[in-house]
This record gives sequence, C-alpha cells and structure tokens, in this order.
Amino acid sequence: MSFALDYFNQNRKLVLTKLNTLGKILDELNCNSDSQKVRRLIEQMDQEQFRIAVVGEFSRGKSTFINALLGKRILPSSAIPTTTILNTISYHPVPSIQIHYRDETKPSRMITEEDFAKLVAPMVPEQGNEQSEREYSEQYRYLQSIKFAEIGYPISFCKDGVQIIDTPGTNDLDPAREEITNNIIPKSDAAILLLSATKILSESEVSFLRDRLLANDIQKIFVVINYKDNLKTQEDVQKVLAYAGEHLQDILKEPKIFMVTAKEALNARRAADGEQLIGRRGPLKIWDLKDTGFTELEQVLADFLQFERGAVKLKKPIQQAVKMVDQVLEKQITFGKRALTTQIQDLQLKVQEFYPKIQRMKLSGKETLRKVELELKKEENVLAAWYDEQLQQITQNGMATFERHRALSKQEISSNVENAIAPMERALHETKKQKITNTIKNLVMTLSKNVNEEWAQMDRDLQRLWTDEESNPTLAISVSNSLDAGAPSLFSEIYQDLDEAWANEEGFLGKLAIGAGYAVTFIVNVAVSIFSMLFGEDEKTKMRRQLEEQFNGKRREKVTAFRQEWKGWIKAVQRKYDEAIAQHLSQLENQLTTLLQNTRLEQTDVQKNLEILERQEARLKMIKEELQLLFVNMNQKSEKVGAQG
Ligand SMILES: Nc1nc2c(ncn2[C@@H]2O[C@H](COP(=O)(O)OP(=O)(O)OP(=O)(O)O)[C@@H](O)[C@H]2O)c(=O)[nH]1
Ligand SMILES: [Mg+2]
Repeated sequence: MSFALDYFNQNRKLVLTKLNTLGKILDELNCNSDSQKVRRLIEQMDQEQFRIAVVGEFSRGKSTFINALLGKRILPSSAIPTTTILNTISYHPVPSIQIHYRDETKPSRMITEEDFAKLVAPMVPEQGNEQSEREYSEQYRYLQSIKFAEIGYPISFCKDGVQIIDTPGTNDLDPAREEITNNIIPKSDAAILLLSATKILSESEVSFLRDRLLANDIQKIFVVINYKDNLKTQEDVQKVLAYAGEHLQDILKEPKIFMVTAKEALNARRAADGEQLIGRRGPLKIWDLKDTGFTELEQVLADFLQFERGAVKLKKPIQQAVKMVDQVLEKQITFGKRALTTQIQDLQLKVQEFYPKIQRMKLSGKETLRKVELELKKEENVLAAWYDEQLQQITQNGMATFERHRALSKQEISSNVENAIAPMERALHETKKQKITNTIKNLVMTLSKNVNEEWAQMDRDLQRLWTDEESNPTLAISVSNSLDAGAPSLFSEIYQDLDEAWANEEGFLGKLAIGAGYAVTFIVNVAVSIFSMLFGEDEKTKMRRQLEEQFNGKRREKVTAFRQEWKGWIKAVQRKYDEAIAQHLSQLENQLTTLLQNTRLEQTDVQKNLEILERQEARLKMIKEELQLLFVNMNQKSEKVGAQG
C-alpha cells in the first residue's frame, strides 16, 4: 500500500494519550473547566481531517482521478461537463450520501446512489421545447440550492481521516474559481491541479494558477498531468513533463509535477478487486498500477501529508496542552503547595471577602460581552456597504475591460477580463480578512480593558494574602505575565483563533465556510444564452449582458454571504468570550476552595496532600516535556522531508 500515514497516526495517538492523562489530572485537581477544555481539544483532534482538493478545468479527469485513488467508481464521470456541485468524500463504515443545502434552515437529506448519479450537469434543452426548457431550469435551480454533497464510503484510502473534495471544472470568469481559491484551498492540506497531457497548460490554466491558486501556500500545490495513456511513447511522456516543468518553474519555483493515467489506475484497482472489466472488444488489458503513475504520486502525497501537514495539525493541541500545564502548575500546584505550607492570619475572613468580588466580576464580564456584541452588530452595515462598494469597482473594471476588448474573440475577451479581475478579487479577499479580524480584535480589546484590569487586580489581591504574611516580600510570585494590567490577556485565545480561522475548517467558525459561495455557473451561461437566442441579440451584446448579469448576481450573493459570515463571527466571539470568563472564574473559585479546605487539615493530612501535589506536579511536567520533545521531533522530520522534496 503506497498511501499510508503511520508516522502521523503514531504521533497523533501519543498526543491523545497525553491529553487524556492531562484531563485525568485536571479532574483530580477539580479543575473542571480546564478538563472540559482538554476534552474539547480531544474532540477537535478526532474531527480533524487531511483534506485533499482536486481542481482543474472541465474534463481533465478530476472525478476519475478521485475514483482511482479510492479504487471504486464512486463519482460520476463522462466526456461532457459532469460535476456540478462540490462533493466531499470521507470514510464511513456504510455507504451514504448526504446533500447539504445553501439555505441553512433546510435540513440536509440522505439520497440514494441513483439519485446522486442524476445530480450531474443537465443536457442542454431542446430549443423551443417548452417542457425540456422547463425541466432544465428546474434542475438548474435545484443544483444551485445545493451547498455540497457529503459522501461516506468504507474506503481504505480515507480510513485515517482523509477527505477528498471533488470540484466542478472551471474556466476563465467562472466565479467558482474565487471560491476555490479563497475558501476551499486554504482549508485544504493539499491541492491537486489536474492537467491533461494532450492539452497541456492552456492560457486559462496558467492564469488560474498564477492569479488565483498561488495566493495560497505554494507548497501544498501538486500538479498532476492526466491522460498519460494518450501519449504513445516514453519519449512523449518526457517531453510533456519537460514542457510543464519549464513553464511552471517561473510560477511555482520547485513544482511538484506528476504524470498519471486516472482511467488505467482505476481499472487496475477495480481488476485487483476482482471485477471483470469487459470493453467493447472483449476483456480490457489491465495496466500494472506502477505504470499508471499512481504509486509514486500517492507515496509523495502521503509523506507530504503525514510529515509536513501532520506537524501543522498537531501543533495547536500540543501548544494548548503545554500552556494549560503551565497554568495549572502555577495556579493549582504551586499555589496549592504554598497554601499548605504558609499560615495566613484570619484566612477565613480574607477569603470570604473575595466572593462578592467574584460576583461583581461575573456581572461586569457579562455587561462587557453585551457591549461587544452590540458594537459588533453595529459594524455589520458599515462593513457590508464597504464590501459592496469594492465589488462594484471590480464589476466596473471587468466591464471596462470587456469594452476595451470587444473586438476580440469571445475566448480572448474572457481571458482579458479574467486577468483584470482575478488580482482584484484576490486583494479584496485579503483586505476583507484583515478588516474582519481587526474590527473584532479592536472592539474586544478596547471594550475589555476594564474587565482585564479587574481580573489582574483580583490576581494581585490573591497573591497579597501571602506577601502580607511572609517576612520576605520577594517571595511573592509575580502575577502571571498574561495577567498584567491592561494586557488583553483574558481573551488572547480569541485573537489567536481569529488569525487561524481562515485556514482551519475545524476552527473558530466550525463547518461553515465550505461551499458557502459556490456557484453553478456554467449552467448559468447556457441558460442565459438560451434567453438571448429567444431575443435575437448579437453574440457580443449577448456576452456583455451575460457578463454583467453574472457580476451583479454574484455581487448580491456575496454581500448576503458576507452578512451571514459576520453573524457567524459574532456568535463565535460571544461563545469564546463567555468561555474565557467562565474558565477564569472557575480557576479562581478553585483556588479559594483550596485555601479554605486547608484550614481544616490536620498536620498528617497536610503532609499527605503535599505529597499528592508533588506527584501531580511531576506527572504534569512529564507530560509537558514529552509533548515538547514530540513537537521538536516532528518539526525536524518535516524539515528534513521538505528539504528532500
Ligand atoms: N483515456 C483516458 N481517459 C480519461 C482519463 N481520465 C479520465 N478520462 C475520461 O475523461 C472524461 C472526463 O473525466 P471526468 O473524470 O468526468 O473529468 P472531470 O474533470 O471530473 O470533468 P468535470 O467534472 O466535467 O469538470 C471521462 O470520459 C473519463 O473516463 C485518462 O487518464 N485517460
Ligand atoms: Mg468531475
């Protein structure tokens, strides 16, 4: 088996084991909110997948390629444009296909394989045949209402949490290109750009790569040339590879280029599975899988995923676990030990004084959160208006480019307009990200200043319980760095999550973004041209109107999606904010309880408790060390493989 992720799986298991142990220690220490956080990390790790997105123009063999990886004909493929919706394929013990709709209020639905096979691009209707035209537009509307199809299959390729995304073919000016570039590829671990050996690197493919795909991490792009079987000699294969290498070098620096035949690889795997494959002229001649190019490609892909992407995936849980260990060591262990060994005068009384303060903190936290929400809501209209205006500028530029090139062929016009708008759309996406992130960060930071200061003060008061008692004031533990007055400490996780949200499907917003703004466009084009035929417009006028309608339609859709997205952000911020406050409160309450309990302890119990704390301390330090070591090893391995690749 060439596709294996053993190295990653081992490391993943190790991290999970450590997290489980950490969870248990936290339970022993009664740190409930921390242990819940660990459980959530474990849950997130369970849901985390390696995503491979397959993209390219029409009929490059994307769906066949995926079928070949899976070793089964799961996705429909044919010589005419076929795939119209996004499909995700992942492991499921029983085969299932679930349709998710754009309209979030519409529940997703299980469908049969037969029904799924019908979700392909409909045949162009017979001109003048009303029924055929009606059926066509009905089918079109239905396809457009679908966000994506989620296919589950008991397939070994996906067993270790690999998800594959099949995308519809796109050409110049297809709005789906933007969605692929800005939402699907950033959230994928690898992107496979499929080309055809016999139509290698069209102008539109080059512009897709240069102006759109490259906005992403260049490392994750694999260029796969399909239809190797259509090349007659080994010499031809070398020629095509050399041509691609030469032309891609400038764009990709060190391009990963592979040559495969998806059709023969699929056949080889079906035959190996015991299927009798009969063609028109009798039994098919089956290729050796090695010769299809799949063995090599799968090996490199698996190594890339498990070494490089694997390190990225485990980084966050490791960092969070280490941070949590540090906090517990300081707030529970060191604190606990000190509480056992230092006598504090009038402790009961002093501790009681904290409780009303905690109540006040709770209230002011809630109050601030309300303000944050209110202000974020106010921003929606401002941001949406800004976004709409930016989109209008892109439309204007697109239409002006059309006019400048009106005399050229349709193909050339498309390519010119695409070249004009692609960089603008790209830049807008980046600015939009910045704007969203900054707006949230600034608001949370400004409005939370008081809450943060109050917390820091509380922490200092807690420390003062000792400094008043102990003769040597330097013994006082300094207030944890993260709680320096004024620093936006309590909510630092929100800022971190914000930064990562754009590249992580499991992150801040949850499973929200995929396919959100995806358009079934080529059908739109056909539909519009039928409309034009009825009204007898000339070709260019028709194209102009079609283009303008597309721009305007997309603009409306995008602004609506943007508002939706903003609402999602507000909800996510609210949840995180609430969590941050709850966690801090429970830590504090825990510390106070520890103090009170100590006053009732006999000397023998004090000794026993000290020993328990010391054992827990040793275990926690061990977890931290092991996780850090693993992290270092993974990074070294990833660098080594990266350097070889
Ligand atoms: N000879 C040959 N035919 C192939 C190969 N890969 C795919 N095909 C055929 O090419 C046609 C298009 O394949 P699809 O898998 O539907 O291509 P696609 O990129 O998914 O197409 P869209 O979804 O329409 O964008 C089908 O008839 C496939 O059987 C190959 O390696 N060799
Ligand atoms: Mg397809």
